[in-house]
Amino acid sequence: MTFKHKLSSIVQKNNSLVCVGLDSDLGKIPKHLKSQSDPIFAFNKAIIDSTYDLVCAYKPNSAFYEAYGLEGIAQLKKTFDYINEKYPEIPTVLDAKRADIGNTNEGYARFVFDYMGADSITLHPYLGIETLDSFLKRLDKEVFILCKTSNPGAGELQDLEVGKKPLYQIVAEHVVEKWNYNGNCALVVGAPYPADLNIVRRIAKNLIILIPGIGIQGGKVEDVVKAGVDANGQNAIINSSRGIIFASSEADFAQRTREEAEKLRNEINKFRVTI
Ligand code: OMP
Repeated sequence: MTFKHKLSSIVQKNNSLVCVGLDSDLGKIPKHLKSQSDPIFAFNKAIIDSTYDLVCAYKPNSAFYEAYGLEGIAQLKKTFDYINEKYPEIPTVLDAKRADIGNTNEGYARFVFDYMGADSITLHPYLGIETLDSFLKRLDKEVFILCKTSNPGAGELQDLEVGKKPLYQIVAEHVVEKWNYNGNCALVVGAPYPADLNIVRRIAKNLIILIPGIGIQGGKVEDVVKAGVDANGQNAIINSSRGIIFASSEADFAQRTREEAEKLRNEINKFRVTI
């Protein structure tokens, strides 16, 4: 099953556009888990078991696992294996923000898709389409291209005018017109920039847009939903990481995470007109 099929089924089933970001920083997970042999995995498993019926995707960010070397990578792998075995209907994004020359990308694609078993990956667009075939040829996988990022300095390069248009709009146009030849490209636009998100949505039509940066980074749910969903109220994946997974650092963390995920799902749905 393709990422797209998984996503549209789970969005209907769970009535949700919420992506839980598994940015499971070992320094922030509840103390009582730290004595376990795989504390990050134990944390993720509890978060997944408490939110599987409220989400449309899970997105671990590789950085929080790579930071712990072999042990971190092993726990990331256990996390993907757990989702793929117990909740195979929920699509996953490995947020790895990769991209290199074509030959090197083959290695990244094998790690992310074959070893980890992720359904999709985040990529930088800077090297151009000529390098991206290793990812795009994987027809069942989705490729998320960074378009306008959520950080305060995103505009330094992304808003630069190139031929009277900001660079991020040109990235969106390239993805829609040239890069999506296999129908498996999607975009990333940061929640703190709803006006830009709105412009990208118009360019992207019904492509999937991953929208990180609500809450702590300043994005507002109402603005993001109104600007980011497609004409059918779909194809937006709204990510929250710290705001959901670190709702509590006590024994009740899984229940508190569930409450936050449910709150976010309901808030998003308040502003989402579905057809
Ligand atoms: P929170 O701010 O804790 O919700 O985390 C946001 C997550 O989304 C982190 O894993 C970021 O690396 C990721 N992200 C952004 O915050 N901004 C972007 O522009 C792109 C991403 C991403 O690709 O997911």
